[in-house]
Amino acid sequence: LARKVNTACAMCSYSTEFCANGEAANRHPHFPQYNYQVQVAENQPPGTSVISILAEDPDGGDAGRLGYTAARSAFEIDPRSGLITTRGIVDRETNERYTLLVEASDQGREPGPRSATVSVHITVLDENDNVPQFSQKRYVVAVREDVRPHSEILRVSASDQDKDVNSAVHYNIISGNSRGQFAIDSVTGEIQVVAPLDFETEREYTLRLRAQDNGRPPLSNNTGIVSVQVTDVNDNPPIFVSTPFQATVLESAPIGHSILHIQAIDTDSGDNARLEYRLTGTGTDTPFVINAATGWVTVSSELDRESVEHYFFGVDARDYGMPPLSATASVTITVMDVNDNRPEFLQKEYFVRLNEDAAVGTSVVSVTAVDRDVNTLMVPCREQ
Ligand SMILES: [Ca+2]
Ligand SMILES: [Ca+2]
Ligand SMILES: [Ca+2]
Ligand SMILES: [Ca+2]
Repeated sequence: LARKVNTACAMCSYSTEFCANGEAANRHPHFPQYNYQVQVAENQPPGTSVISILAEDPDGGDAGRLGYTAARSAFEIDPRSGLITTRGIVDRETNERYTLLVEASDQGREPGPRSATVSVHITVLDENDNVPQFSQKRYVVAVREDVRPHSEILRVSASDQDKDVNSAVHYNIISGNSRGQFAIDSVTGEIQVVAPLDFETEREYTLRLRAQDNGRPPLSNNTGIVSVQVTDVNDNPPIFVSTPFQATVLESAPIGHSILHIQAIDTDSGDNARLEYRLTGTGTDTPFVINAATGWVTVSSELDRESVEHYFFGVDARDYGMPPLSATASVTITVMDVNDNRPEFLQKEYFVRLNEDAAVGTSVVSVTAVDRDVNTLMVPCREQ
């Protein structure tokens, strides 16, 4: 067994040990720095040099011949030169900091090999190797057509796994905004409507977005999709196609007979365009009704031209929007004559006085008959 004796070395900081046999004992190697800080760029080819670290050993021969080792990691150290190199491709986004514990060992035998360790802190520097990624493959947003300009409708975001400027993203609309109705804040990703929308003109917009980082060179992603679905607002009143409405009907028309089709159009959609028709300015004696849904005007009670020949009233078309919009028009219906009246003599009986010597051809009496129908030609006739 070796008996150790410690004495201070006058020339150096090492303590010198002596073995029992009086030979100088193998002394420890020692690294000149307490630790090492070093940086390496990511994505370098395997074998890229990182740093060379050398320990010092006060001994000569095998007792001063150093070999270097480190635990297996993304880096390796040359056992002879102490050069640390990359083992594979280093990816900052996987791991940005490594600490390598490097051991330097001599090959002394008295009493055995001595070693020293040092920490090597390796920081991986970022390279712009990641493209910004949108948080969603497709953004869908519904917007009322009456949205106020400069209203925010959506905020998109894209993240970038790199660091600092390599991950700072800005946004652009690259297509689908030909009429300039949308704008995107390049920094925040906020999308605004900047010009009025109109559901009746365009119901959907597909905007394609680009997210680009500030790396050199920059990387960009052009796959952002925003689907803007415009929703209808009741902003169009019904419009009557042909006004005023005029129609004729035979006074003999049966109840239920269709006379006139009242129609209005409404360029909105759904309930905003669904119409209800109503007659206005009519009384209980008006012999017509309208089908609220279809707009067909039909006879609802017996007609008699000889009582009323012309009807004037109004019609109203109203949509089911909230609030509803409406339009009005006038309707004229003329009742056409049918020969439904007999001619009537003005007097039931005529008494005539005639001289017995009246000459042939003398006027005896003038009889008059009337017919309440129109354009009735009355032909005198004698009973056989
Ligand atoms: Ca990037
Ligand atoms: Ca990177
Ligand atoms: Ca509308
Ligand atoms: Ca409407």
